[in-house]
Amino acid sequence: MDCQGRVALITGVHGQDGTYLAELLLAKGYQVHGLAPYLRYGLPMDPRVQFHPCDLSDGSNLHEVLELSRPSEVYHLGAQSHVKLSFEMPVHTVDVTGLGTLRLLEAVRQFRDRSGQDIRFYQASSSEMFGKIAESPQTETTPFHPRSPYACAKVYAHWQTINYRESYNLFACCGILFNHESPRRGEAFVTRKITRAATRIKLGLQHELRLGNIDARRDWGFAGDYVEAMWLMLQQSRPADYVIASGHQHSVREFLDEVFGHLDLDWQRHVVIDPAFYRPAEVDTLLGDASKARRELGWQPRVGLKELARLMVESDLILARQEAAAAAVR
Ligand code: F7E
Repeated sequence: MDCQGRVALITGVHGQDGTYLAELLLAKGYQVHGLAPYLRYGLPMDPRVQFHPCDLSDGSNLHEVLELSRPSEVYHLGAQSHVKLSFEMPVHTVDVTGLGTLRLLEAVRQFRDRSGQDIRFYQASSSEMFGKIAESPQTETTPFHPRSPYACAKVYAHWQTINYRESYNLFACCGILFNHESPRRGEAFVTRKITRAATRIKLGLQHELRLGNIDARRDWGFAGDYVEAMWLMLQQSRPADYVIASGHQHSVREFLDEVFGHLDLDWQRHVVIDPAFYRPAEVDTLLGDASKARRELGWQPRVGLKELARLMVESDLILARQEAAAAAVR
């Protein structure tokens, strides 16, 4: 599809998904604008992305950013996205992740009505909304039972997005994304915490890895595959909501096996279970059924868990080697 000259605006552009999505859209010929709280916050950004500082907990310059960028597609990825942290900062999380979405939806609606610009909206909904699961696997019709301030905020944002679609005829889609990881994943999320620690252990930079509930089960995919689904949703003739998942489930324990096994290490010699990493309420198990996305979007994941773990380990090995080299010259 020729997308030359189209304009997209991405919130959370410095995050894992924001950087992958920006790269995908730039490769398709889009002009990409990005929004995030601070210029020097998060992952390095492609210099072709036009950056606008904006905090979703404030949102007072959203109108200005929309006027300046005049996007035809808005991808709303910005959030306080760490589940455990949301128990420690519940009000901030709900402000950014929940109300922040409403601030953006309302600014987009007003901009569309003022300018007559055709505009499409993507909402980053989350499998965390299923929480204490009502059925397995989870689909677009599975009831929600959120188990954290983060998940409650995502349910709120999800329904607001659907309401803007139904009330104001906004072309708005919610992607209910299951966990998706990559070498760019933040180090406080369990997969990356594990690949960072395992590679550092391999090079003798640390010995111990402290984790919480390693029996939790997740449906993990590769972020690079998942951002493609976001784009596909906004290219359809009608807006709808889609589950995006691999359809396979593994425990944290199995991820440890995979990663440490890849490095010829035995995780049992290094992992210490630390209740500090338990959550007040846990989401024990998640497994997605992405049949609708396969059928309607023609989407399917390319990278499986083994390959994902390998990618992350290889990338973190480079980091660990750099750290080891720096330590050697100190
Ligand atoms: O935890 C367990 C933890 O923090 C996965 C976010 O992107 O995906 C992510 O949410 C599991 C949980 O991701 C540690 O208790 C054990 O059961 O990597 P996580 P998450 O909470 O599933 C969804 C789809 C989102 O939307 C979120 O924004 O691993 N676990 N020990 C641990 N988790 C962490 N972080 N750290 C530990 O030490």
